[in-house]
Amino acid sequence: MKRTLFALGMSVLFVMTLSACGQKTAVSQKTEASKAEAQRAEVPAVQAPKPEAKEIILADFNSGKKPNNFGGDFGGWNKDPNDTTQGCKDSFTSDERYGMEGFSLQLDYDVDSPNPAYNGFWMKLGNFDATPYSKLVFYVKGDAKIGYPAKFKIELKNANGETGKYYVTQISPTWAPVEVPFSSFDGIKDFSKLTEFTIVFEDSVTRPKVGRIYLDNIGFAKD
Ligand SMILES: [Ca+2]
Repeated sequence: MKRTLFALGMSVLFVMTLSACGQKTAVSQKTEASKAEAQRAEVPAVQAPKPEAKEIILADFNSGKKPNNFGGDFGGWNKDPNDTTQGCKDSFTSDERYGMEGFSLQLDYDVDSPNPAYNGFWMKLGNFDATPYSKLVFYVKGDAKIGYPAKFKIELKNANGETGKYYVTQISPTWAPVEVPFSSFDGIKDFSKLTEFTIVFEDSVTRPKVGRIYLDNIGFAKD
């Protein structure tokens, strides 16, 4: 009888221990899952904008370094990197920033070349779903001393291979808001998976052929 009770007691203890281990493992797994979830939430926030937000800023450049506010890389690009007579250099400036703090993006372009020349700026958008919004927004300023173009081309590209184009003409020596409704982009219909935003300076339309502009607060908004 005693032996039976002892065996029973041990069995209960064994089961309780197993149960406790199970709970501990479950708690541990849950903690890991929460961590992973938190990490995921930090990176792809760009893919899951809050629909109720009226505006989302993808790049305010206020850290003075890459990437943008949502982990998207960006930089200057050149049609022909071997052609040293043309190019577009990106940098950060606090002297000409929009707002009270941080930096803006400075683009120094040069399309003055004996060869066909175009260059500009690119920024990855990470399949951004812009369907809760209705327009691309940013601020632009031209540099009066060095010169700035009367217009430049911007593009929005999506995962389907569409490229939407629009010419910005609101450039002046003071900061000006630019709002481009999605319906104004020529060549793109689907804004649910945006892959890239680009700026293009073309030798055919960009005057002067050497100049500087500043950009800030690139994002999306809805009316
Ligand atoms: Ca800024």
